[in-house]
Amino acid sequence: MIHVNQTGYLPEMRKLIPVSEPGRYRICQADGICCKEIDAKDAGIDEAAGERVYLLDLTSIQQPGVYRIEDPQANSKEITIAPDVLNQLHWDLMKMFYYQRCGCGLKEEHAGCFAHDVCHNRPAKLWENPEITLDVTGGWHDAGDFGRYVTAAATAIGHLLYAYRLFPECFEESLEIPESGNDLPDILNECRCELEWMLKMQRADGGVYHKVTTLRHADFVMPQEDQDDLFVFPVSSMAVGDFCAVTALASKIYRKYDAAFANRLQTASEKSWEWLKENPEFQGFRNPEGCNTGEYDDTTDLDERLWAAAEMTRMTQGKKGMKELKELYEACPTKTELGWADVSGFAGLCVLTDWKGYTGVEMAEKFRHDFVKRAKSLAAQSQKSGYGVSLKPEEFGWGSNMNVLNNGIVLVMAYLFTGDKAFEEAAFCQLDYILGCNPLDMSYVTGHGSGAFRNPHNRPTVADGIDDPISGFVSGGPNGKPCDPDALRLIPEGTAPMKCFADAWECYSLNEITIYWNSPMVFLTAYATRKFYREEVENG
Ligand code: 9MR
Ligand code: ZN
Repeated sequence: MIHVNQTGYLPEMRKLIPVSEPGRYRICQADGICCKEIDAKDAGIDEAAGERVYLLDLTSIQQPGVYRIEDPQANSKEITIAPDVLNQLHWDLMKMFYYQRCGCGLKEEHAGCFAHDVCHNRPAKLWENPEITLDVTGGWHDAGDFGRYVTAAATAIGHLLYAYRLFPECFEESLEIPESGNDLPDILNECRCELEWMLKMQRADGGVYHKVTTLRHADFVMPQEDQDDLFVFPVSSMAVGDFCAVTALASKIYRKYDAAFANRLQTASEKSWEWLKENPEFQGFRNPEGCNTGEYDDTTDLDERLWAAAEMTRMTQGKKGMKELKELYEACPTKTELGWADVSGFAGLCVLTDWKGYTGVEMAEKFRHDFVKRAKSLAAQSQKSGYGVSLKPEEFGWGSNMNVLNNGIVLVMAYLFTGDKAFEEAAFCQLDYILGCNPLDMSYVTGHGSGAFRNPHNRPTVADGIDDPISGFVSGGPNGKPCDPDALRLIPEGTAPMKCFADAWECYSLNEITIYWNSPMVFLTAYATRKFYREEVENG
């Protein structure tokens, strides 16, 4: 077996191809002429995959083109090398958010055959007092379900806005969405939909409701057919912290384009900041009896408060938040996490991209140290793995692909600070893994790669009667502890964690899609394509 990144490789990047057989391999060009012979090197046992892996290093092949890799028995696989090979992927990953839009309906001119009528546009009942109804329409459906959750939203917006902040040149292309052609880059148009919804989730006292969903997950129907009552569930301190952070970040980014919107974001952020100060105790979230939609429960809010303090300090140019930032930095045990449960790494991204230095040199030094230290251990893990993955066997849980991609972001950041190529190479290995370089030959992005998964646990995809899924959805990926009935049936006990996957739509603990599984990949494809887009900008 030859396992490749099925989308393709950038010419100058490291190209490590895992194979399952030792021996001499031939690399042939499109015309069939063999351009290289190479011996596979033993890379040892990959523990998470539970098998021995050999590696072919094709880094020296840099000439753009299509190449065939042939094993000693003449079985073969093709790879593409080109400077723009990831561009369409990057675009599709970003367009995904438009397909998740709620409360507006998708028009054929923007969604093609995936158009659908307006959904979830009725008032929602306040869980604590159903007599009261609220307008909380808009935003994105979280995932394969139709719920909308503040902490999940903030995580996705965090990835996207930091991708934009660092690599703006990669977001100039039109996404063909309703707002395209106005003065805003489309990534900001798209994020604004979510931010406008988030603003509606804030209470007058600055508290922020945790989520709005029906009581039970809908059947596998189109969103407009989900007619159950919507409920707005109680405030959690994670939601308030994340909201405070993300509105502060957004106010900074949108100010250049739309001062009125930036001011609304800033006011909302400061209101939530006050709430956080008045409510220092942790207010978690548990589903009430009878509710089975996403819980996004947590055991601490120190990381959310840390992120809020960092963004508050930057937004107010040091007038608010600095004292708390220093205290919370000491209190929060993690510093580099970028997932919905732990957002400490976004505080790091804030401080590390605070070019004006409002958050202070000392903080920047500390986070830089944390990111580099973490990146060293991720790069070491990635080198140890035959498939280049940075996860330890026990880290393949629900949504493992998010961890893989978030690790890629930490590695990119560490490369940007240190210039140490090993970090960049490891970051690209995470992309290769997601795009098919894994023992299942599975591309975990719909529509990208000959082995792309096709059956996401996504209600519209199952209900729309269209054969192909929408391109550009990232799967949650292998889960060493699968916990839905169909996954338990399909995955034999004892299966190696990296192989605990099935492309079956029923398997929500393996094969769902979410906004915060796409968003870290947008960050990575932005990083990967930045050179191409930068040159394009420079050459007019
Ligand atoms: O992504 C979440 C994963 O990390 C958790 O282990 C899992 C169980 O709590 O929940 C996942 O989030 C789901 C959310 O609760 C509802 N929308 C779909 C999400 C993806 O499966
Ligand atoms: Zn909807």
